[in-house]
Amino acid sequence: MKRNRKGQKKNNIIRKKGIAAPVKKILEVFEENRTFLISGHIRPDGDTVGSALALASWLEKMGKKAHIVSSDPVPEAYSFLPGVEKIRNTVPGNPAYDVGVLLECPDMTRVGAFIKSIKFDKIISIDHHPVSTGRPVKSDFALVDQRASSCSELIYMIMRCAPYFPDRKEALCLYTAIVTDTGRFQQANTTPRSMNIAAELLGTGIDTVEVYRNIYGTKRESSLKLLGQALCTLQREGAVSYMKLTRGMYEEARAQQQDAEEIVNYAGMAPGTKIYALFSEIMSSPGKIKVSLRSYGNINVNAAAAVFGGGGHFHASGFEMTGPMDDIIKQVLPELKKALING
Ligand SMILES: [Mn+2]
Repeated sequence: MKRNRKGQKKNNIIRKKGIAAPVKKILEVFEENRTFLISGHIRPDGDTVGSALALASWLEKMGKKAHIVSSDPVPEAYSFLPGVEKIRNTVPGNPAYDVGVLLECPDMTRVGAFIKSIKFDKIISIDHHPVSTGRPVKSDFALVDQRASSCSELIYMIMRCAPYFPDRKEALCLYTAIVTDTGRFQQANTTPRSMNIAAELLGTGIDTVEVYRNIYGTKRESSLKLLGQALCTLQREGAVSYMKLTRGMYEEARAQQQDAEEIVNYAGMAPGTKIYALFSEIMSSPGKIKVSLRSYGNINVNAAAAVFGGGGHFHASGFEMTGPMDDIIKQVLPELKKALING
């Protein structure tokens, strides 16, 4: 064990030799500072929430002060995670922290606006997204690895190099983050490393059924009824499958817009589907239709969305349009068929 200048024993948290330089540097910053503010991206997901909770709890075990801020509310599905009630949506006054830890925020547009009112001595960025080409987040220390399935995987790699192994509660947060970011270990970012880390986390005694029930196995009654309404509208046009949700269906199911999340994915289950879509009235904007587009393989629905002023990702994009739903469907289908030919 190292000794500091006064000759006292130094509680050195860096356990292993030969660890990657960015991990070592981050552990040194953790060790040498006392107050931390952790924040993930706006509209938080399972990875951002789980990673922040695990890191905050872990730092507190080391005797540090760690706060978590999320400017947007944490989705209800993650309310079972230990410590979630401590996540604040703002920090009052003009506080100062020794260290700001930004989780998976490659670009300033992903960081909550509250950050501007807070002073930091230094900023650490931990991320698994490609470096931003817009306004990249500036940090003093960074651990960025695009091969990581999730930010959680990187947090775990940092923790594993210190003597404080994540406890069962922290492991539950990290495991949930990996499960959600890999789509239950089914997406292309699932690697031997992410599986190995999940296995080590399971070794702490996590209840995997609890994770499943909270995130995937529970749906609000209004959401289930809305799904039923949508499924009855399924239509096929070659390799394009689509469904509709009208205002009347929302009212019948006593549903809100958020109950429609994930519904589009059911259209993708029809055999032979290459592009799938959901056309949904927007409850808060009468006359407006939200169009969600999804695709498999080489088919780019982002280009199709761009034709209508929308955008998103290669395999998942969308846009909003004013007009009767059936007119919009008539305009959109030819563009989807073009996308199939180009794919
Ligand atoms: Mn992530």
